[in-house]
Amino acid sequence: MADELDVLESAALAELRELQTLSQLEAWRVRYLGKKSTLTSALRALSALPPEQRRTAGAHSNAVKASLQSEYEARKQELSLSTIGESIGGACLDVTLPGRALPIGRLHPITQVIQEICSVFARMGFQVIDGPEVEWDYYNFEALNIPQDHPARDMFATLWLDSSEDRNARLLRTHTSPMQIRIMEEHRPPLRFVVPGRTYRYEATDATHDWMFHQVEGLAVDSDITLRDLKETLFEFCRSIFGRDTGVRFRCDYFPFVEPGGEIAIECFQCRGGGCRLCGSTGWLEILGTGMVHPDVLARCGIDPSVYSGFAFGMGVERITILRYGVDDIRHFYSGDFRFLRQF
Ligand code: FA5
Repeated sequence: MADELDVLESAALAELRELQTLSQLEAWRVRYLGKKSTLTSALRALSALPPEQRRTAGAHSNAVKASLQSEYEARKQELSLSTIGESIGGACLDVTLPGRALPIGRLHPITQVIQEICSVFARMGFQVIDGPEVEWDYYNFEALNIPQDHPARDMFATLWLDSSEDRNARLLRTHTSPMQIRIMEEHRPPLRFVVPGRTYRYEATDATHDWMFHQVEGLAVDSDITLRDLKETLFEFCRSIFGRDTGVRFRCDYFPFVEPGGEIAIECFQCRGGGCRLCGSTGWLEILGTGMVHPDVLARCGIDPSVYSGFAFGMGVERITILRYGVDDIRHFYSGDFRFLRQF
């Protein structure tokens, strides 16, 4: 019997080495290790042997079975790996290669600059809040000293959601200034707020104008606020964002909801004052409108203008980003072009 088992073992192992597929291997396992295999029958027949022969024959049968079993496992491993290799196009699989890194997302440049602007004002004691993009005529115009038929409505080409004749019409806010009213209706002085958000205008686009852009509104109201506070706050802001060496121009401007009104422009990074397409040959790019809150606006919100005064400003975030990073056209920001966006 011992000889038979040795013959069986060497025949089985020789056959095993020739196998090429997992299904051939399975047939081999059934033949040599399955319930009806010669080896299993030999093990069953052990009980018929006299006890002295049974011990040696049993040990031998078990050793043959263990050897076939372990060779079977090893061959199965080899054939499984080569099957994976074939299924990935015959290329060899190098399991030691490092995994591919997933691309990491980042914030849009405008979001980054909004965060930077807000943190400059937060350091100066301003709170950050937001407000609705769909606004009532009252907040966008009326309460800001711009009644129906006021020529200043032409300064803000409006996207109306209802008929513009309707006094309760809704619109897409043309600026963040309506939030001045909402803040003063809800809070009592002292007030220091900045409000970032989207604004919309029915305008043709060019290198510095888009139909949707972001503004950050600012409002400070207290018992002794002067034009000097306004200028110092905004010059400090410009120094924080553009550095000390960039030219800043402050001059008068008109907005019905402030008195006096002003604007700030920054030296054009592209021509350094020489004149180019971006700055319309002026050498300057306007970034914000500002002024001392008009006494009528304060009074309309229930704040006594003989006791309190305040300043407000509204800055264009895309313009600031253009100047900060030397972008030559505002329309890049929303083109969805990753070659542009990956630079920030
Ligand atoms: C206003 O929107 C006033 N609400 C600002 C203000 C607030 C004045 C508080 C006084 C007190 P203006 O229309 O100038 O003002 O816009 C302010 C800034 O928004 C501009 O300086 C510019 O930086 C930006 N801006 C205006 N129109 C566009 C546009 N079409 N595309 C991109 N940025 C724009």
